[in-house]
Amino acid sequence: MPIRSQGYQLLPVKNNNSEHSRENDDVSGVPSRRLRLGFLILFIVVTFYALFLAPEKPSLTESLKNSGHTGLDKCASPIAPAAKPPTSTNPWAPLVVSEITDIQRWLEAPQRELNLTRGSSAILSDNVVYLIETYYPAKADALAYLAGGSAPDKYAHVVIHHGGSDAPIIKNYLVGPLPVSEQMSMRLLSEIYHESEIPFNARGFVNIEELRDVFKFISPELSEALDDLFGATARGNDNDTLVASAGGPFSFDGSTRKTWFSLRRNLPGPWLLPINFWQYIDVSGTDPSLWKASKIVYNHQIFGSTEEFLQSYRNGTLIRVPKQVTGVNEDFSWTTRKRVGTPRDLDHLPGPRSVSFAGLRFRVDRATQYISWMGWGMYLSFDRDMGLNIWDITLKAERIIYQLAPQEAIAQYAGNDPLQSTTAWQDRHFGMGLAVRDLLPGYDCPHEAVYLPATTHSALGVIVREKAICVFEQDTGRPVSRHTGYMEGEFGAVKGYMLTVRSISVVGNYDYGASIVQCPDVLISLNATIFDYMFHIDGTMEVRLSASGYLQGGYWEPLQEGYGGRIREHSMGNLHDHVINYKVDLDIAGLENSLLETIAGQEIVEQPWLEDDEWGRTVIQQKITRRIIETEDEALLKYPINFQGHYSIVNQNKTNAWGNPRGYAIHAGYNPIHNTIVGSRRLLNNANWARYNLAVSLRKETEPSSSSMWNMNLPGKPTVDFHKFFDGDNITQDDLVVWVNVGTHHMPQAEDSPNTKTTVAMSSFLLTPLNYFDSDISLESTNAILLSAPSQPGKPWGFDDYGVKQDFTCVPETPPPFEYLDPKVYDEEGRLKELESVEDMRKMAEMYHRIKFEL
Ligand SMILES: *[C@@H]1O[C@H](CO)[C@@H](O)[C@H](O)[C@H]1NC(C)=O
Ligand SMILES: *[C@@H]1O[C@H](CO)[C@@H](O)[C@H](O)[C@H]1NC(C)=O
Ligand SMILES: *[C@@H]1O[C@H](CO)[C@@H](O)[C@H](O)[C@H]1NC(C)=O
Ligand SMILES: *[C@@H]1O[C@H](CO)[C@@H](O)[C@H](O)[C@H]1NC(C)=O
Ligand SMILES: *[C@@H]1O[C@H](CO)[C@@H](O)[C@H](O)[C@H]1NC(C)=O
Ligand SMILES: *[C@@H]1O[C@H](CO)[C@@H](O)[C@H](O)[C@H]1NC(C)=O
Ligand SMILES: [Cu+2]
Repeated sequence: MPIRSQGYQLLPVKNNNSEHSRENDDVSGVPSRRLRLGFLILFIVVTFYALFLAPEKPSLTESLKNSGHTGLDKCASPIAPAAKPPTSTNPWAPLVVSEITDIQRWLEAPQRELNLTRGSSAILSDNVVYLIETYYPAKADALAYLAGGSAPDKYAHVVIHHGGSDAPIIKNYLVGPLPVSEQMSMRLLSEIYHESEIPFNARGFVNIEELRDVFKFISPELSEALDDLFGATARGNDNDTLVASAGGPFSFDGSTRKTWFSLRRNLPGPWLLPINFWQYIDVSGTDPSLWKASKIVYNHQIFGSTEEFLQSYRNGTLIRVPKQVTGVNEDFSWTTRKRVGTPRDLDHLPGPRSVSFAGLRFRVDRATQYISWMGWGMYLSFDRDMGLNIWDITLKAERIIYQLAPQEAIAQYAGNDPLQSTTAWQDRHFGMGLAVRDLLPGYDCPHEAVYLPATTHSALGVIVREKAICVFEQDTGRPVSRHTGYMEGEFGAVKGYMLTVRSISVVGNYDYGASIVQCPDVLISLNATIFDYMFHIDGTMEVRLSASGYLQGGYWEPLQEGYGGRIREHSMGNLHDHVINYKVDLDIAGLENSLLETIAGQEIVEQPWLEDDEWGRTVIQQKITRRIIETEDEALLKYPINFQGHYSIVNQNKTNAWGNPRGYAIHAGYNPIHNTIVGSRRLLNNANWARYNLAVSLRKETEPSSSSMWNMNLPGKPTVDFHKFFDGDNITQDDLVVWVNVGTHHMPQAEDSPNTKTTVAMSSFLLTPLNYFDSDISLESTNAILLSAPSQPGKPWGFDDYGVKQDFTCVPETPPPFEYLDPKVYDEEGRLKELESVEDMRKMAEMYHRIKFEL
């Protein structure tokens, strides 16, 4: 007799429509029918009362609810039960607003002699605190804490732009221990970087001041010409119809800072509406008066200067794009996300929604951001550069992963125009964590999802987003395992469930509509990147990345053939590769791990039992070759051809019951690609990880990340040079890190318009137990069924559902009405900022991602 699980309520009534309950009725018989009859009478009485006797007629739903017509109780609220984190604090937790503010004040104290200016009012030649965030503790210290020792000291990583130095430079500091006290000190943080100096020209943007001077390159005379040529203006007025977008990287080795500007129509989705005009500008150094525009490219003509272009425009030698193809009077509504076409059949009904009738089955501790579910446990953290990352991922009380964190996301473009052919973005530069957006409940995550906040700092203050992360469990809709059979115990299925932890970053932004845009905006990059971590009950996890958003569109004309796909009259999506790198610090049965290569090859073997008949004396068959890869130099890897095999992290010293080393395998998921282009100057040495599918290096405190926020702008002199991790270390039975890539070769097509879809712009890898256990652990699940053959043909099969009634039901809580709120923004004093206008909100929420210019 199975024991009933806690938290389940007996059903007062069966669902009349389900096959299952009919079967049960046959077994349980009369009482249930009597119950049904009782409710029928009750229903009639209540309906009679409602229709004829009630003083006021309540709505149908009201009367059903109040009458108890369904006989069902209300379901428990979808609130996650409390988790029990292994430690009382999260040693990787992001800093909170007060910690950041305290550090800011401490840095500003005269004794520090940093001569700081606050970001909101700083110009380039000031010293500015660019970033204050948690510096993750040393692994040994964190492990000691997890093992019951004392909590590691808390330190902050501080980035300062020393724009006021004689030789402007960026410096990293380690500040601590926290909280601020007499003991607090600061020192240069250099051991995690390969270059001692970070050139000022490689810096990230602080505020609008920084690019304010760029639009001086669009002189009144040039505006006139643009108006004439394109029927669009960039005069610095409210009603301007052009915005600018820039390409990157901005620098090769830090000696200069330059970018190609392209102009786009100031409409929703401006990224899809470029015009045929590009300008190369030099914004090196800290003195904007020295900045200059060099080239202009228009309609296949190249001009050495703006003056040259204007001369040619004036003297009539300019070969113009014919008026009819400049987009005047064109309908640009296609770039919006507004619904199109005829609604499909039954689409006026809301689609299915999943409900955990018996309450949520995952636990959450908000204070430590610790989550547990079905034997899994993990801590969450969040940083400016790459956002959500996960620590101490345990399964059945054993750590599998110490740290799982995205590292960098590159997008390298191609095109027959100056902007596309020179662009190679690295989104860490812009801050994928800073670019996280509140999730749209019910749309970005299912309605029962539990939301967790994230706090990020930038030079303009601190942003707290209440719904930065969502966690939810789902029925995968397919069994993890199943088998049909007639023998006792061989027929059954284990239901598939999955826990997802998700966050979405949008590097760049959507347009808010021309009405609030006063002057040209700079659109730097754009992208909704969905980071998913999906946990399964068999010990498998999938790391998935999906992308959506507007393409970095190009100006379509026939000479762009081969560089992408035409999506409209004058718009195209340019060909590009996305590659995203993850750090997976696996700890398999301890820290002593090795890299195992398993290849399934082919052998032709002669067997003595074979007769020399028409089959011959030999057979051709598969055979596995296993090899421990002993040094880092051999550990820059591509997936085996035809995926005939895999790489795994094993502990040679710890075996399962069958003598196999316990391990976890890394399997390719969707789109297991690496970067196509090798040798480009724009990714010369700053994203070498993108050349492989995966790589394995010895874990070192001095190699925490495969990239840095400055790498984008330093292909010739990268702050972090991934190849330097691979310096011949022996990687047998030691603490290892796997660097795994996902991505897509994005060949744009009409259906990328208006936005790329997550159905195909998606990539993943899987981590799955490899002889880690003695057998499949998902068989532990009680959300499973075991069938037994009936005694006589024609009778229903017997079954054991382990006491978990899958037909359990109750009245679900109504999902809260949709609501979307802006994040909370705190200034350098830690005061909540009062935002006065939508424009204010936009500015603060987007920080520098979409910079508006006040000329
Ligand atoms: C401090 O910075 C300001 C502006 O950034 C500068 O004008 C001033 O000279 C600096 N003071 C010192 C002592 O360096
Ligand atoms: C745009 O704004 C400017 C300045 O406010 C004004 O002079 C101009 O007439 C406006 N143009 C249009 C087309 O409304
Ligand atoms: C027109 O201006 C262009 C650019 O300065 C120059 O190269 C060209 O010679 C000029 N042509 C005439 C006819 O003046
Ligand atoms: C953003 O992602 C989409 C979808 O993959 C891609 O098409 C687009 O070009 C990306 N844009 C940028 C600027 O990286
Ligand atoms: C297991 O690891 C220990 C410590 O690294 C080592 O001394 C021992 O030889 C290993 N045993 C085997 C069977 O490899
Ligand atoms: C790496 O270390 C292991 C264990 O110490 C040793 O057996 C092996 O020979 C080493 N491999 C190389 C290539 O040095
Ligand atoms: Cu893309």
